[in-house]
Amino acid sequence: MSLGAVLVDLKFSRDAVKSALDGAFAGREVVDLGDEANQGRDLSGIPYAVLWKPDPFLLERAKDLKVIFSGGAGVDHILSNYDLPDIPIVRFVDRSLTDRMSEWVVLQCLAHLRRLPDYIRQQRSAVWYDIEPQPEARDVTVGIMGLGVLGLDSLRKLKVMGFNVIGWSRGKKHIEDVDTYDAASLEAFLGKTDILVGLLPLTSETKGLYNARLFSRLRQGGALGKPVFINAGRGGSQVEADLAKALSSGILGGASLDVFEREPLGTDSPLWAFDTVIITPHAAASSDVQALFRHAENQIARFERSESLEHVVDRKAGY
Ligand code: NDP
Ligand code: OXD
Repeated sequence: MSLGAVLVDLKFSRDAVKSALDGAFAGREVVDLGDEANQGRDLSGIPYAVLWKPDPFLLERAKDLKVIFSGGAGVDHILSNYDLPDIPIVRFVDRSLTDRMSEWVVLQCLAHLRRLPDYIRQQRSAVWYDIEPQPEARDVTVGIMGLGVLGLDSLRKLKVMGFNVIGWSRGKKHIEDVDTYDAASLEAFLGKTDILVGLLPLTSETKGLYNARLFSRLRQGGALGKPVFINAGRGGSQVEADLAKALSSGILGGASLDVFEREPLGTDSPLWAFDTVIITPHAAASSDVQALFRHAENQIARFERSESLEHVVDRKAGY
């Protein structure tokens, strides 16, 4: 009996996909839609698909799918764009992706704590000036919105650096030595937060959540003087016009942004011009394509042994 084929449509670097496919999915036919030769192909009969921002009509053509694997941790790229069949969608959960995200989050929190944007500006003008005061991590409360795989790992690593960390999630979490808040306690959470870290999925509930009202509820006058906004979840959760206003008016003291309402961020965005804003191009935690294929192989093996799939998206919650 031949093993079920795998459809691959990943809008990642072509070289990364091609090299990761070498030796992946042993014994199975792989239909890589990045390969010109597969463009008009009949996709019926294929049970598995590994997708990142797939072509709009793909799911109409691949009618026999049994499981979809997201090429990343987020699934809004699939859920928001397609009339999806009622089959499991599996998120990508992976050590390397998680480590990369925590590295990015810790880096950004430390950059704002240690005034890196100010020192880089001084360096450009050959200014030697020791900025005071110099709060320590323990003087600063980082509030993480989203206590999932990525939020929890970032929380743990920020605590190792000495930050006081609190967390907010849809359902209440119990984490030793950490104050946690559920959806209903947002105001209380914001009022204690000096650095806000967004690690939420994009859903109908989180769309536009980081707006003027939310920024105005963050703690003013903490150890950093003004609150800082850091977002690596999804850009659709932030209202960029409100963010630019909050930065100009001094409601926010700075920001680090990896995700944007529209990507790539337009050259006309006012966000580029702020000295206190650090921008990265949705690069906080890119998927390692080899690890992605290993994860899909493991989950396919579980599925074919009639074991339950891991990291399945709750379609109703949207993540
Ligand atoms: P998880 O699904 O593991 O965690 C999501 C968290 O968000 C959970 O704690 C969940 O609450 C919380 N949440 C969801 N909706 C709400 C809501 N309405 N109100 C309050 N809390 C909510 O996701 P991950 O941690 O793996 O990933 C998070 C997001 O990070 C991804 O969806 C993706 O958008 C983004 N991402 C960005 C990357 C980048 O490079 N910039 C790379 C990878 C991911 P509860 O625990 O109660 O369910
Ligand atoms: C993801 C991403 O969701 O890279 O994995 O944004």
